[in-house]
This record gives sequence, structure tokens and C-alpha cells, in this order.
Amino acid sequence: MKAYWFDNEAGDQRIPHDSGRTVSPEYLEKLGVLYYNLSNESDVDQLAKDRSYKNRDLITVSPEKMGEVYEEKVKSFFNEHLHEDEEIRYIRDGSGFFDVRSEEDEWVRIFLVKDDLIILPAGIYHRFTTDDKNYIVAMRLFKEEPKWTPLNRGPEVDVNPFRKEYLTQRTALA
Ligand code: KMT
Ligand code: NI
Repeated sequence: MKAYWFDNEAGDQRIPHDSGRTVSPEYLEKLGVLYYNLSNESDVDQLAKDRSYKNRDLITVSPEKMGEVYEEKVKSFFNEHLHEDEEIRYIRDGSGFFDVRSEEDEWVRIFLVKDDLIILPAGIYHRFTTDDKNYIVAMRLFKEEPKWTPLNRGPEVDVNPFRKEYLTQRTALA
């Protein structure tokens, strides 16, 4: 894992966009974003148990796996959105970027590789992209039914109860 401020320069979403300014795991925690490195896959079983994640699946994002719709998918993952549930991803192969909004509404870019596990809180605005290798395999964990409909940013979603709850929590963490 490596986290840094996104540079906001033009260019493909899949290039690093590294401003050179690092973001610490402590700052991520203030945003409610949790990060773990789990080199032993059985560690994920304990985490799942502790947090009541009953189900999981594996997603591969690559042109080989997705075929023609790959480029379209990669673009759609990159639309800024939130979920009404946590987004938990445990990277099993490849790499990619999760971008999350800071307190000042700037993008923090989080580069994840194999054995990295990230938990994005419900209500945080974020987006995802593969990097220039165009390949990531991730375990997705969820409680009951997967409830990860992306709610794209906009005036209505800004006042979603899960968004409001997140902002309350974030203020408490700051
Ligand atoms: C998401 O929610 O953006 C995704 O699931 C992307 C693929 S997981 C690396
Ligand atoms: Ni998402």
C-alpha cells in the first residue's frame, strides 16, 4: 500500500498521478479508511468473523476476463460514488488504485497490491481504477446480499442518510 495526494494533472486515470506528497495511514484512519496487510489468507477469516462479513466472492478486472466491456467498466468504476455499506477489498493478485475524498474534498490515491486489504466506510465518496498493467484480482467481502450499488455524486446523494452519518463520524475522528 502506498497513499499520496493525487496530482490532478491531465492524463489517463491509470497512470500513478503521484504528486510526491505522501498520506499516512493515520490520516486515512481519520477519514474512516482502514488498511491491513494480510499475508496469511486465514487472517481474512478472522477479520470477516469479527466484522460479520458472511459472504465473499472474487472479481477479476482485466481485458482477458472482461473482454470488450473492459474499458467501459474501468470508466464506470472511476465515476465518483458512495455506497450505503462498507466496501471491503482484499487484493489477491495484480494492483490498482482506490481514490477517496479528503476532508477538504481533495483526492487521496491509495495504491494497492497483493495482500493489501482496504475497508472504505459507508458514505465516503470514492472511485477505483486499474493501473497501467490492467489487471487486478480482488476478494469482495459482504455481510448479507451484496449491496454495493454505486450512488454517483450529486445533490441528492450529498444528503443521503449514509453520507450524513459518515460526515458526522468523520468529524468525530478528526
Ligand atoms: C468497485 O467497487 O469499484 C470495484 O469493485 C472495483 C473492482 S475491485 C478491485
Ligand atoms: Ni465503490
